[in-house]
Amino acid sequence: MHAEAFRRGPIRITAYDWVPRFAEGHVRDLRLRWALEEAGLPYEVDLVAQGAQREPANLQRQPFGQVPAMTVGGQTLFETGACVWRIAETSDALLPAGEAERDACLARTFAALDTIEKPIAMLAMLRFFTKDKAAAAAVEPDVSAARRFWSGIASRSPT
Ligand SMILES: N[C@@H](CCC(=O)N[C@@H](CS)C(=O)NCC(=O)O)C(=O)O
Repeated sequence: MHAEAFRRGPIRITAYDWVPRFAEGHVRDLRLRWALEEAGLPYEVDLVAQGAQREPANLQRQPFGQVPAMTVGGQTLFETGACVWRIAETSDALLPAGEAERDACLARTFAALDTIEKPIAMLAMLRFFTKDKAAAAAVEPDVSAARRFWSGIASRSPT
């Protein structure tokens, strides 16, 4: 998915037509919208009906039956990290040209999606989805401990 393809367009992303109130503003299509806005790239949104994400039309774009996916020209990409990285490659504002600076961006991209997102996703699971509330409350402090350590991450990060 070359940067030139983004300039030619069209760019389309998927999002849900509805989510529960607690999820409003937190659905991962936000990552693509934000990056596309920062890169100054116009895009259209294809809404997936809530509950229809595992149907063939969406599985063709996103094999886990989720949103978002991104189609540029005729080519479709899934996973927000991959999509945002490709968007970033079109923009000096999002991804600097220097190799060391790009490596720093790459490390932080993986950190966001792995080290940071995993415990946050686990907390969301415990707070919103786990049916056994007592069990959830018992393990939440351990998950939160990792989150507290991150508060000093900026001062410890190599540049
Ligand atoms: N690792 C995927 C996660 C995608 C994801 O979890 N999407 C959620 C919305 S934020 C979803 O569609 N969940 C509904 C489901 O799994 O049925 C990515 O970053 O693109």
